[in-house]
Amino acid sequence: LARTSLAKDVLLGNRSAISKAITVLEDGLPGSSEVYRMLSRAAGRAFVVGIAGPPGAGKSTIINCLIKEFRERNSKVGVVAVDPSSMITGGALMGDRVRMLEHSLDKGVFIRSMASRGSLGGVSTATRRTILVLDAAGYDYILVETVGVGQTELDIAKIADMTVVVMMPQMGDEVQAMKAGLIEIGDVFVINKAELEGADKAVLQLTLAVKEKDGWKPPIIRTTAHRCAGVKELTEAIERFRKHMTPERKSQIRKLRTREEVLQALRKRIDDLIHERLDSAEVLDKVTEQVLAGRSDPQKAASELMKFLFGSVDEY
Ligand SMILES: Nc1nc2c(ncn2[C@@H]2O[C@H](COP(=O)(O)OP(=O)(O)OP(=O)(O)O)[C@@H](O)[C@H]2O)c(=O)[nH]1
Ligand SMILES: [Mg+2]
Repeated sequence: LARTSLAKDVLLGNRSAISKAITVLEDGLPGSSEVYRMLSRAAGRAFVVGIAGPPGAGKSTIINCLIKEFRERNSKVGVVAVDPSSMITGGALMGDRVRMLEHSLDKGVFIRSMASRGSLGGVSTATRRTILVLDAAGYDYILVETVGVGQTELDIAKIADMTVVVMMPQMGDEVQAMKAGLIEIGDVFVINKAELEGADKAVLQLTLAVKEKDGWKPPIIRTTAHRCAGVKELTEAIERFRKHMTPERKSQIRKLRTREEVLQALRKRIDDLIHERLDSAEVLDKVTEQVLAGRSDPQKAASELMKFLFGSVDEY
């Protein structure tokens, strides 16, 4: 009963209920299935925008400006900031919080940050659930900032309705290497710090690299985010993309997102099962010894363990 009223309070937009519901879903607390179901029925109206790009490109600064733009248009904005687990950027993160704090007294804005540290699929699952709660609570736009390079960042494209890729002039070689992945996922590109030298060249290079997909040619927008210059154009591009997206595409994305969530839940179960049943089992020691002794190999050992866990299975 308590959970039913918690979900109802979320639907009414109650802020403490929103925080509580996120925690209930994140930690899988009792009643979380009930909350999930109630919120799912109400969700599906929000537009989820992933904001990706290399560290320090200006993602948080841009989000700060986007919040202002969307609020001026009377849209409610939810922000999910995925914190890096590294301490190095700790200082920058504090800065983000202080800047975003400007908006935290505004009832039309809800900001939630979460640690990127965690187990198998931790970030994506937690992010999806937070989005679900904010969606059900009536936030029109949900902005998801991802930090860092690599899979976590590219995963945002599976979660969001669209992805804005933020870059800056004069990026180093390591960034060049990851750019290929970023180019794939971008629906809108931003060259931030456009006042710096090299901005024209960066825009030109991007123009050559960016391809039209599904009838949409990703625009490239220059911003100088610490003054919010160019962010109005970015907001308009986001709104254009939202209109461009057909209901079919939208429900297709929702289906993919849900499917991914189901798979994630399965992975977690299997992982738990492995720990529960193998950590104290002699069979793990036995097959390990066999591999060490050169009588088996890891693949074969894994097959043995599959048999132990799931009964008879086909050879792998
Ligand atoms: N020169 C210049 N600096 C900017 C601009 N936009 C942001 N900055 C600065 O760049 C630094 C990084 O900005 P953030 O918004 O924290 O960047 P971020 O992409 O969120 O960084 P991480 O979250 O660490 O990945 C800050 O010191 C900003 O003030 C810009 O347009 N020009
Ligand atoms: Mg940031």
